[in-house]
Amino acid sequence: MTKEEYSADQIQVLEGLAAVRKRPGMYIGTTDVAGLHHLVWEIVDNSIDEAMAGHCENILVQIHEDGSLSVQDDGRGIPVDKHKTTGKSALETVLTVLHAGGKFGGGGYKVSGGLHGVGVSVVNALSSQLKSEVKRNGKTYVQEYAKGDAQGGLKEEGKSTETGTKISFTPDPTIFEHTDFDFDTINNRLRQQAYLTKGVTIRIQDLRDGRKAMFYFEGGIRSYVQHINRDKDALGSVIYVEKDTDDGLVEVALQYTQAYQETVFTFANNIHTTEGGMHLTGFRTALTRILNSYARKNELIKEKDKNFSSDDVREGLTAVISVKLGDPQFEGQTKSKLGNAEMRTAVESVFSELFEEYLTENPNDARSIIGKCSLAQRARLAARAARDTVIRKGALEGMTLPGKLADCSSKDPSQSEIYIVEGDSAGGSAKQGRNREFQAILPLRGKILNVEQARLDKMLANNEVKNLVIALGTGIGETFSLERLRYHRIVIMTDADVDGAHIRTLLLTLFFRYFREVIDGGYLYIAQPPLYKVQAGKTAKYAYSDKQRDDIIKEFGDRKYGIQRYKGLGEMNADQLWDTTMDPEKRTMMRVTIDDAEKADHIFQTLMGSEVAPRKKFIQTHAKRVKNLDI
Ligand code: 28F
Repeated sequence: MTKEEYSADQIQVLEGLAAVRKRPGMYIGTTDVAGLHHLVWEIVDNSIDEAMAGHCENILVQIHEDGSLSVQDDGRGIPVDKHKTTGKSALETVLTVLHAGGKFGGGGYKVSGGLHGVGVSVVNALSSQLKSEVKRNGKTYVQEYAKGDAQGGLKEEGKSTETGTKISFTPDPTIFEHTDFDFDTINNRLRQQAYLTKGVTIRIQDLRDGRKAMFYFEGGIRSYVQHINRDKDALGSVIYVEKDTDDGLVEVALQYTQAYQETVFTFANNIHTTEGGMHLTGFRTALTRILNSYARKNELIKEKDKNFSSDDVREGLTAVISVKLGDPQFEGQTKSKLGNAEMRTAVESVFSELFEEYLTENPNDARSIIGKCSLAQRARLAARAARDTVIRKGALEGMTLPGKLADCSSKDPSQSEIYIVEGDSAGGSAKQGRNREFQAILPLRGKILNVEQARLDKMLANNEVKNLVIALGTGIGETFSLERLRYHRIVIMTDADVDGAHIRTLLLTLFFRYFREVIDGGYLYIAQPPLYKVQAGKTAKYAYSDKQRDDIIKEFGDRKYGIQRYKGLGEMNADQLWDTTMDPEKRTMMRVTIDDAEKADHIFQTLMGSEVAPRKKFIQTHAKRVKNLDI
C-alpha cells in the first residue's frame, strides 16, 4: 500500500511506530543490552498483569536458537473483536498503537517495566519480526508483523479449548548493537516477578543450551525475604501483612537477622522503586513508632532512656514492601520513587496495626528484636561519642585532615581525585608521580577493618577507616552528606595480587555498606595498573592483560624481548606509575556500579559476613572459574 492509501488513523499509527524506530531511546532508554531486555520486560509485564488480574497462572519464556524470544501465558487472550472506528481488531490496536495496552478491564493494575509500560507496540516496532497468537472464543488467531507493519490481517488458524496469548519476536539488529538475550538477566527478573506475584508459575527455557528454571512462590514476598536471608542468622520468623485498602493493595514482609546491615526492597506495581518513596516512608514511621511503644509498654526500655531512632530499628532488618495501585506517580532522578502520598498513610496504618498484633502475639520474637534495637542504639550513641571525642567534631567533616593524606591543591571537588593506595612504598611513588594540582594520595597501611562484621563505633576506632572517612569529608552514618564529598573521583589502587584483591574487597565493602551514594553517583573507580612490561631494546610497552601481552610480543616479531610481570605497584617508579596508571590522558579506570543491589548485598554478606559455611560454598562453586589463582 502506498502512503496516500492509508487512512488518517493509519498514518497516525505509522508515524507513532516510525517515531519509535527513529528514536528508540525515547521509549526503551537505550539500545544497548539493557534496552534489548526492556523488550522482554514489556511483554512479560503484560502476562504478569494478566496474572495480577487473576486470569493467568502460567507464564513461559523461551529463548530460541534463531535469536527470537517468546512469551506465552494462559490468560484470557488479548481480545480480537474489531474496533468500531478503526475496523482493526483489539489485538492489532494493542500491537500498533502506542500505549494502547493501558489499564486492563476488571480494575487490574497496569504493571510496567523499568520504563513504566511503553506497551507492546514498541516491541513490535523494534522487532524485525513479531508473531502474535491468541487462543480465545474456542479458536486460535495469528497475526504477523515486520518492524511494526502488519504482514496481512488477523487469521484464524484452528480450534482451541485453551485461552491465552503468545508473543514471539526477533529484535531488529539494525536497532540493537547486541541481540543476544542473557539467561541470568531474564532468570533473575522472572524470579523477582514470581516473588511479587504469589501463586503464578513462571518458567524459562533457554533452547540454545538447555538451561531452564521454574519459579512458583505460594508465600510471595514472604519467600522473597526468606531468599534474601537464606545465609543470614535470623531473629524470629518472617512477619507478613497484606491488606487491600481503598488506595490499593499493601503487602509487607520483614525479618530481623544478626547482621548489621539493612536490606529493604520496595516495589510499586512490581516496579522496583530503588529511590523508595511514600510506601517506604510509611513503613519506616510505623516500624519505629510501634517498636518504641511496645518497648515502653513492656518496660524493655528504661524510663529515662531515649526512644529508638529510625536508624536503631534498621540494623539487621530485611524487608520487602510491595504496593499495587491504580495510578502510581513515579518521581525522582530515575523515575523510581513513589510519589503517591496516600500510600504513606495506607502502608503506615496497615503495617502498624498488624505489626503491633504480631509483637503482642510473639513476645519472644518481640524481645529479641527490641534487644537488637537496644544494641544498635547503644552502638550509635557510642559512635556519636567516638565521633565527638576520639575525632574532634569538625574532623569527620574533613576540617583537620589526616597527616598521611597528601592532599591536592585544587579545592574544587569536581576537579579533584583521591587515590587510595595500598602500602607506603606505592603511596610514596604515587605522591611523587601524581599531578598535585588535582590528585590527592591516601596511603593505606595493610588491611582495613572488615566492616561487614563491625558496627560503626568499632569502625571509627580503626585508624585506616577513620582517615578515609575524614579525607572524603562526607561524614558517615547519620551525619553522611554527599554534598560534602571532597573528591569526585575516588580511585582504589591496590596490587595485582591476592592481598591487593583482599584490600580492594574490604574497601568495596566499606563503600557498599556506608557510602552507597558515592557508588550510585558514579564517583568510585578501580585503577588498572599494568600487569606486564614487555621490552625489546629501548622500546618498552605495557600490557594490561595476558592478551595484550601476547599481542605486543607478536608486534615485536623476531626481536629479542624481556617480560616483567608486575606483582605490586611498588615495582614501578613514580614516572612509570604516572605514565601507566595515573595520567588521565593515558590511564584506564573501571567505574564501580551496582546494577543488581540484591545480588551485591548477598555477595558481600556471603564473602565478608560472619557465617563461614556460605562463604565456603560460594568459593567451592566459583573457584573453578578463577584464572591464574595466585597461591
Ligand atoms: C505474552 C504476552 O500480553 N497477555 C495479555 C491480555 C488480556 C486482556 C487484554 C492482554 C482490552 C482491549 C486493551 C482479555 N479479556 N502476554 C500478554 N493478556 N490484554 S495482554 O486486554 C487488553 C485491553 O485492549 C483482556 C478481557 N479483558 C482484558
